[in-house]
Amino acid sequence: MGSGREREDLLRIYYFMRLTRAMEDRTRTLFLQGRVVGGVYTAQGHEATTVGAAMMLGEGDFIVPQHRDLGMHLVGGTSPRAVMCQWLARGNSPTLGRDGQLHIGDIHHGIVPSISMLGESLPVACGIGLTMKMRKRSTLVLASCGDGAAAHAYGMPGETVDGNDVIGVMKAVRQAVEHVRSGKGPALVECKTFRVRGHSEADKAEYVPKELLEEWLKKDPIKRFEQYLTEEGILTGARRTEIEEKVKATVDDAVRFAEQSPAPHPETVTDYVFAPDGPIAIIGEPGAEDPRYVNALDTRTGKPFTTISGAQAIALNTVPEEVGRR
Ligand SMILES: Cc1ncc(C[n+]2csc(CCOP(=O)(O)OP(=O)(O)O)c2C)c(N)n1
Repeated sequence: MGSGREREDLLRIYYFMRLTRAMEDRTRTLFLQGRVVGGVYTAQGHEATTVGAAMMLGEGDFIVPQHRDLGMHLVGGTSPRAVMCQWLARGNSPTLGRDGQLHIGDIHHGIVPSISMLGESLPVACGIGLTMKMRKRSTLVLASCGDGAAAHAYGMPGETVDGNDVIGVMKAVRQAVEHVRSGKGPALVECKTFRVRGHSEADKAEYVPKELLEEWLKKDPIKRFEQYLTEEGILTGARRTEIEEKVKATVDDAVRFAEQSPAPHPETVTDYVFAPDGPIAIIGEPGAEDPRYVNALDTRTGKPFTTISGAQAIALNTVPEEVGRR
């Protein structure tokens, strides 16, 4: 099946799916040992959706993930070491030891930290899209949300796919990416999947009917992809062992690295909370009848934002020009 390059690409996808699962399995153990700061929200069963979708992006694209998208972070370029440092709240994590597992994000890889208010990934993605449009850059933004936040009312083309079939996910996301890149507007891909563990590791999910759980365990995305790769002669026993060993070594290394990393220094607790030179803007121009953000004053110049370029005004609230994925 396919060229050597295609076969290697498929094995790379398999590796990322296995790595995602192994990282989460390990953090579960660390959590039970009391070594993780905060809750642990995993997504066993979602690997085809998260890895498959993120694989379809290119250089400079953005991801706005939600709380169960570790596969997107790893494919997007956040290293397993960085992820583990985040989970153990170490000072060299992407959020510099602020917050725990849930709000990981690394803007240097174009990945926005996940947002607690569900559905907020969509307006944030729109904001990045608008910024990039104003900067005349053809950047694509992939936003993720749960089924509660998706609806036909958005008026955009959409496709529903089997979210446990990584090839199907990639096909649908590739088509959506082509639609967006050709300038026809946004697209929605709904991936039908099922998390086979509780909401967090503190939740035994006893409310999930046993038969339903068993049904979905049989559809495990990694086992299914493994079977496909084996039947196609792409995954041999030797390659499987090699990938398994690489995954284990990577996770071991990430845990070792995170455990040797220091927690953030208490003196830095207010760093990155306030702008270094004091407040950038006050809301409401003096005397303005309609005190909105657009009337805000730039306190560094004392002038309204309208006197600086639109791009600069946007830049105050978004990411630096040079960031991008990978
Ligand atoms: C706007 C909003 N409402 C409610 C919550 C509380 N909440 C956190 S996770 C969750 C379940 C979300 O379901 P889904 O989007 O399908 O993702 P899942 O956690 O099941 O993977 C809820 C309701 C929230 N974080 N934000």
